Amino acid sequence: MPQSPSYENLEIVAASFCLEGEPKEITPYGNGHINDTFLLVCEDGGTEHTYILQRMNHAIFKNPAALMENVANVTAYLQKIISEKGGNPDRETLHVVKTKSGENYHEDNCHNFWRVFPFIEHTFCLEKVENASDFYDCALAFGGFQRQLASYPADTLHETIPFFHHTPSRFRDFQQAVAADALGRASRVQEEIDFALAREADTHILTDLLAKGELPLRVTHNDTKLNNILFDASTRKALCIIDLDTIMPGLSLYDFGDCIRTGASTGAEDEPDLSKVELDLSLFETFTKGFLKGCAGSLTPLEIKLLPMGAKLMTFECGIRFLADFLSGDTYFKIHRENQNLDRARTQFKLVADMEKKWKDMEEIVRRLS
Ligand code: ADP
Ligand code: GN1
Ligand code: MG
Repeated sequence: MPQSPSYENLEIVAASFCLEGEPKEITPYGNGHINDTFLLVCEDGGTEHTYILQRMNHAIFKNPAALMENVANVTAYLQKIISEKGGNPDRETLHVVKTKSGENYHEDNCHNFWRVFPFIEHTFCLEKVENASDFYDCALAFGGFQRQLASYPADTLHETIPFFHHTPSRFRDFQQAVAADALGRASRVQEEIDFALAREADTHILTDLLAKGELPLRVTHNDTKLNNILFDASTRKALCIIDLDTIMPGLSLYDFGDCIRTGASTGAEDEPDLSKVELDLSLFETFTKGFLKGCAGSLTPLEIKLLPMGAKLMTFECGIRFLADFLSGDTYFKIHRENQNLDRARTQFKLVADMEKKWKDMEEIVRRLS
């Protein structure tokens, strides 16, 4: 993990971007697990301008230049589509603020990579679903996002993390972490390891269908967790999809599943009390309805049939990633307390087990809505 920057350096970093006004305040912001995010307030003759300043995690995103090329191109494309549809491109998608030398990012002396977006004011993001209509909106937005990008030239996108949602490859990484047992933690979590190992056969289901050409490759977001969407504070409508680092060709089921994993769970992702964690079937139904509407008829019958599998596999995949990271010494996902990645893995496995129990209901809901 790159070292944390000092406040002094942050001002120097901020000064390399084309900002309105002078940097006045820079404070840590948000709850992302990957990048270091700061709220940057600038002042220009009494008027404040706010920005998001982010240090990209280049231990994870090995090629920040390629990543930012994706983000700049996709956001420019979305701005055009949103304007054509009469929307507000300043609020409904991100904008990359260029550096003074005209680049999409700034590399500092310590080989850190920085970017800036205007802060989208008067918005909030949810860590947990507060009511069904927010979640319905979220589903409409993620489904709509996929539709907006349906004609985006997929071959121009760089693969920012290879095999990101390739579940069999995630499973192999997990097995390697168990075998290496770098911190001697494996014996404490044998039950969780066994839970994961027992489900190896599931990991291939979607990738096999993709390889056979039975599922279409689309341009997908690939990180559709609930807090990667901004809601408008006045209308409470889903406004802007953020965290565009992993936009790559993928399956619609990834975007569906990842949001179910976070939004249709009754507990927080790191809830230590597993009795609070289950799949809320009614939220599953709400999201399915919204996602199908958002995709506006673009999903194939097989994609629709496999929506429950998308939910289960994305949850399982995240669980094995958290558990592998716990076993490897918490080097990937940020933690704020001991055992946080283990708690995260446990909630995901609890959800998977609950989905298995509720499988027929999930399938029936999808059948009814399709
Ligand atoms: P990470 O990859 O670490 O999850 P994100 O890009 O999702 O980083 O940003 C972290 C948080 O910062 C988001 O959950 C959101 O609260 C906030 N955020 C990011 N970009 C913006 C923006 N342009 N306007 C307002 N809030 C933002
Ligand atoms: C990370 O960046 P963030 O916090 O939105 C991760 C996702 C995981 C998620 C689990 C690039 O998402 O894949 O599903 O944590 N992003 C990356 O909460 O690995
Ligand atoms: Mg995020």
